[in-house]
Order: sequence, then structure tokens, then C-alpha cells
Amino acid sequence: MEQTYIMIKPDGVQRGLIGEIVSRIEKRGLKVAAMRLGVMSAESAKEHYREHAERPFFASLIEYVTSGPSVSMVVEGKNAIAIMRAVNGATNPVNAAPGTIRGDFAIETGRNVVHASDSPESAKREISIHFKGSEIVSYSKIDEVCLYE
Ligand code: YYY
Ligand code: MG
Repeated sequence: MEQTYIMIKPDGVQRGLIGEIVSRIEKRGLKVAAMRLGVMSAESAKEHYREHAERPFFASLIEYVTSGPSVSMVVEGKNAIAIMRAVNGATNPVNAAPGTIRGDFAIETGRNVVHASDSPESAKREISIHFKGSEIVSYSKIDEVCLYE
């Protein structure tokens, strides 16, 4: 089973979308293996978005994701990384299909509600930034009998 790091960004929390987003993840069939609400430290945010450090939007991105509480999750399932990128939709909400989180709830790239890791390497790196191994719970869910061949 694959794991991915998901964040409901501060705009998603302020707009009361925690339940909606967690519900979409659960209904898709993916499993929440860890979850925490808190204000991300600037240190963690800068490490998380390290690949964008030289981009012009970096400072405002760090300010935004540390501006208030966000929800961090480890989400698990077969192909969880690709599935969650599709569930979130395109980075720029203008290009995000209806039915995706960004396509249903966002207008601008800089306020696009959610984050999901983009590769197995990113997922491993991001999960280790935000969670200790002991915070990630391994368990079975009864619906796995129906979800997987
Ligand atoms: O992985 P994803 O979040 O879909 O996009 P990235 O290209 O990795 O950018 C990360 C994050 O940075 C994006 O979700 C919003 C912000 N951002 C921005 O504010 N302006 C841009 N032109 C590009 C990205
Ligand atoms: Mg990215």
C-alpha cells in the first residue's frame, strides 16, 4: 500500500472544508493513517516547499501556509499518490475539473485549498517532515474487502 502526504491548507480550514475534504478521501476508498490540526512552523513549511525556494511566489506561499491552522494527513491505499493528485485537481483552479477539490472550491493558485505529494520520493520526504513514525497508524478497514481485488 502506498502512502501520501495531504494538507488541508489554512484557507480550507477557515472555509469549513475539513469535513468535506476528509469525506471525499474516505469515500474514494483511501484510508487516513495519521491526522493532525496545527499551525505549521516556518521551518517545516520551507523544508516542505524546498523545491520552490527560488520561485517568486515562495515567500508569499510560506506566509500563506503558516498563516493559521492547517490539517496534515497521511493517506494510504493502492496508488494513493496518483489518486490524491487527481482528487485535488490541477494546481491552478482555473484548469481544475469540476468534481475535483480545487475545481469545486477554489479560484486562485495561491489559495488552492489542498496539497498532495507528487511522487513516491516526495511522499516519503514530506511524511517524514510532518510526522514521526509513531504517529502513523497501521490498521485494517472492513471496506478493503470490497475495494481491492
Ligand atoms: O503540487 P501543487 O500544489 O499542485 O503545485 P506546485 O507547482 O508544487 O506549487 C506548490 C504551491 O505553490 C501551489 O499549490 C500554490 C503555490 N503556487 C503559487 O502560489 N503560484 C504559482 N505560480 C505556483 C504555485
Ligand atoms: Mg507540488
